[in-house]
Amino acid sequence: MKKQLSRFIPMVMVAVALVASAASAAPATSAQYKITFIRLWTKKTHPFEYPEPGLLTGPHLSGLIGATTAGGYEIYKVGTPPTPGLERLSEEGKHSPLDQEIKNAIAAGKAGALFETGPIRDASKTETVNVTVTTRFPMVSAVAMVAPSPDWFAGVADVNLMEGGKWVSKKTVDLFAYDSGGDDGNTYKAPDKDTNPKKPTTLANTPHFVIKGERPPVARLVFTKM
Ligand SMILES: [Ca+2]
Ligand SMILES: [Ca+2]
Repeated sequence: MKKQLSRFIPMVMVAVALVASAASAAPATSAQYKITFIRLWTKKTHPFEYPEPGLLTGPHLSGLIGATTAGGYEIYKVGTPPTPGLERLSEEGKHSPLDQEIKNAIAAGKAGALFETGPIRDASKTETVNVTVTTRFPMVSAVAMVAPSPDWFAGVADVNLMEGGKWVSKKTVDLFAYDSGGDDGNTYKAPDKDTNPKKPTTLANTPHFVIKGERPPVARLVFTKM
């Protein structure tokens, strides 16, 4: 009897310790956020060679496309050439085949979820999408084409919605312009000039985006916890 009891007590203590740590340390394993996609790129903020208005050819941001991540999968990476999906997104604004690259990352356990919005043609309008982040994939990466352009896009990588062990209630991040490295054109409406081999992605350094030494953001994302 005494022998059985001595074995029983440590097991109870382990169980109590596990319950206590789960109750005190663990946040909800998932959280839903509304993402509001805001266009900041206008003739006023970026006057250099700003494109003329036009029904489909006029200045706009393509639909946003993104993924929830854990810091191990990158839609784009400065210093690394673009994937075929990022190249097409940055040159044509198309979500395919980037959407399939993200789905492949999800299937490989490197990303959590895919999300997309429509384009922003009227800069006074916003686009929204809901996304679920998890303790395994608490970050968000997203891109949208700056259009028209040779291969320029707005991007942000690995926005962490968990801070200090808690889901943030609201977070705002600015997106800057990048050059994907897929085309050599250097004006908004430059004819197609495919880069081969592809160049590494960089921050966009032309006068379109560097204005008096400043780099005004081209878009903004607001994350609001539901
Ligand atoms: Ca380029
Ligand atoms: Ca290209």
